[in-house]
Amino acid sequence: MSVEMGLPVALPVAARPFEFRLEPHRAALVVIDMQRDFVEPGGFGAALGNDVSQLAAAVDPTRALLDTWRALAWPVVHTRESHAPDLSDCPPAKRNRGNPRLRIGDVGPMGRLLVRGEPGCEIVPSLAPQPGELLIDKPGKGAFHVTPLQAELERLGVRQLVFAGVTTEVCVQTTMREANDRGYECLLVEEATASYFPAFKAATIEMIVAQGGIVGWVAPLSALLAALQPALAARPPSAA
Ligand code: TIU
Repeated sequence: MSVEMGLPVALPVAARPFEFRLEPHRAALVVIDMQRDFVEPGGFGAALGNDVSQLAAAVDPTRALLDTWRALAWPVVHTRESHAPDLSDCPPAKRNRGNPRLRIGDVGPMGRLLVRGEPGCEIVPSLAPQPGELLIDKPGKGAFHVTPLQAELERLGVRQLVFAGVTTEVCVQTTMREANDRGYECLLVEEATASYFPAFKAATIEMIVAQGGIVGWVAPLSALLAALQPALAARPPSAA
């Protein structure tokens, strides 16, 4: 139930494969792994051989979502793919995979790759978490695997997740699938996510919405922001 006067119980978002009914206060924004290690040169993403410039386009749309969620005072979750300095939470099968230039825990220009406390592990400055927002460090691709995320969402009364972040087909899709199986309704915002491989982003979006929304919904940023206008207008004068 919303607390704002006159605000409907659900706000209709023009999404695919059909309308998403967003519930005020019960929909968290989840920003996946917008870390320097993925977005900037010299990090983990680059060490895997990727063109990291492909991810830049997702930053400003994600910031627009953060600005809106913060204005509404609705729940915000940030995740980081990260490991303890002793790598005790990094399975050898993950660290030893393939033939990267540098491996998780090796020292690069932004410090040790994907290690908590190192500069490269931080979220990019324009999207940095603010006090009161959840920050979930996760050793896997999915944000529910061995993390307190589900317990925190239950504590907050959240039942819908609006997704932004990188990369679309790896950590975003894995987390959406985990969330879908746990009973959350999931909406991916198209411009606020990116992949090193544009074709994989496009394919992921089609996979999500296929078969009547087998994983969830996808909407353009403009559709979501338009749907949220009544909620912004219904804020008490002190919050506007
Ligand atoms: N490599 C790649 O596309 N992604 C990752 O390794 N992690 C995330 O997606 N965060």
